[in-house]
Amino acid sequence: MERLFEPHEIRKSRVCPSLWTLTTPDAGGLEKPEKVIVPSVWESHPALRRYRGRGIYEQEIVCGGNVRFFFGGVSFRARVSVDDVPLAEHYGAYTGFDALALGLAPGRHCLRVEADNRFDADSALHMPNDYYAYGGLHRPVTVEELGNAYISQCRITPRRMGDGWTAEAEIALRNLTARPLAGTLSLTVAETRRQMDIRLRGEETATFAFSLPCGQPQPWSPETPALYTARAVLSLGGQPVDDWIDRVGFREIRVEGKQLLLNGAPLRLRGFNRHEEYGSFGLAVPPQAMAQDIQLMREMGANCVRTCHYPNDPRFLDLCDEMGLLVWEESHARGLSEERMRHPLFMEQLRLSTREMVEQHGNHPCVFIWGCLNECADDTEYGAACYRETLSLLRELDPSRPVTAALLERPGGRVYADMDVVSFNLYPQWYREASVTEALNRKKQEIGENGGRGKPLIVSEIGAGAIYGYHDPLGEAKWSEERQCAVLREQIAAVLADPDVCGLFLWQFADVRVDEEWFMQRPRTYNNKGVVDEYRRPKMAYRTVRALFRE
Ligand code: ADA
Repeated sequence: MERLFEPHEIRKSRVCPSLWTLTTPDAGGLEKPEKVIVPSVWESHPALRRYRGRGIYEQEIVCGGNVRFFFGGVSFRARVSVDDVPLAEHYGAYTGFDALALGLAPGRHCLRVEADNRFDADSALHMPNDYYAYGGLHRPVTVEELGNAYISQCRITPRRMGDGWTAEAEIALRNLTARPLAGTLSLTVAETRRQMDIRLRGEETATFAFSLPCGQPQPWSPETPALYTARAVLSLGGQPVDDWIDRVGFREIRVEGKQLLLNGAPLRLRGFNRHEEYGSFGLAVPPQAMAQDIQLMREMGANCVRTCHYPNDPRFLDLCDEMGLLVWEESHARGLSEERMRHPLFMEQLRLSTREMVEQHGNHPCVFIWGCLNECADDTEYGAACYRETLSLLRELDPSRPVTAALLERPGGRVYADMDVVSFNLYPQWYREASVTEALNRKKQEIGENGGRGKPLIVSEIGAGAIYGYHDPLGEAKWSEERQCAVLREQIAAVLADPDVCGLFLWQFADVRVDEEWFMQRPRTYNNKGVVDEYRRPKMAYRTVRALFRE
């Protein structure tokens, strides 16, 4: 997996060359194959801005032996083959997956990936929505040459023990051969190292647990985002054959009454919802733009970001770890009705997105809460059961972080009691004229009467739209920058003044493209509620938010 540091010193891992050949066999595609850069979305190509279909990416790779390809993100369905031998299929744009080719002859091989962004009957999560379902290989592809066994997973959880910290780790090893293997596995975190003997049966994947006392490292926090290196090494027959490097931030998140505590101190969260998208690069946000986004959000006084409505590029999370921005990350699902949740593949696809998110991103100290199911049917028995199952899955996969879901403003919610933190989206003064304080009080009362009393509350969305550069000096016209400022001023002031609310995520950081089916409510086919536009040009609201967040 491509990270912003070296994830391996022993494993032979490299990013695939960036020039691939793209063929688009469906209507509206390219006339003939063309060379394109990966990562990218095909909508960046002027001839493919509205192409919905298959994109076939081909690349010649020189490799041999046991080869593992890792795809950071393919939108939104993928089929992988090497030399015409099918290796893997995957659904879901926003999490990575791998494809193993065992025993390849050393030399040139043709790696072929078919990406498909058609809304077919088998797609429960990807559908025309208030953000664009792009096509293509939008995150890096890596190629790794493995030996007989490798480290397939390494989860590290910091725990506070008395005055000090312990790193608890679960490391999965996979034997790629049919015979038993024996060796050692070591783990070093900060300055502490432990080693154990291991045995693997033929073709087995087994998990080994470590508990490392780490003394008193500097804890991770937004103000001091201290990171320590963790390194697992697998040796067979006395020889190191594989390794896994990650970073650990020592911090503890806890819910106590109506507060969320980070290392024992109450959090006052103020930040943004951010879609993973940048202007004409779409979902393939260049790392320099990721870093700039974090700088802009911090400059406005934000200490947190929500990755609405899906898991993000691990490089964005690496930057948040480094720069001390707290992250609410959620698995993929936005605005699905009960009918849609009854799609036969819905729970399977949601479970996959949830599992892959936690497995791939669970080590990031910046992630302080897991979310799921933004604005789905939490008011019906069936919908509530889906929420409960997903919240339990999150807890089972990671008992160390609280769980939540951003719910609709409308009454009738049935899952307040099932969440550690109750979160809701509100749009008074934009979709409705209601006063912000009244809307807040109404929702709080309803939550309190239906199982959520005494829990921490987060306003997970609130905001208003403006088209960049459109001005109404009287501040009255909807879509003017002045009106957006006036609404945001009232919304932010009311939420920050409410002692029951411990967090606020503005909707939204930047304007984003939406699927064409949404054009009636979305001028330019963009969701225009950003405080910066899709190229990060600040609207007037930038100054308004900065003044209120920094107060
Ligand atoms: C919802 C939803 C967002 C966006 C927003 C809006 O709350 O969660 O994805 O659609 O409304 O702009 O109306």
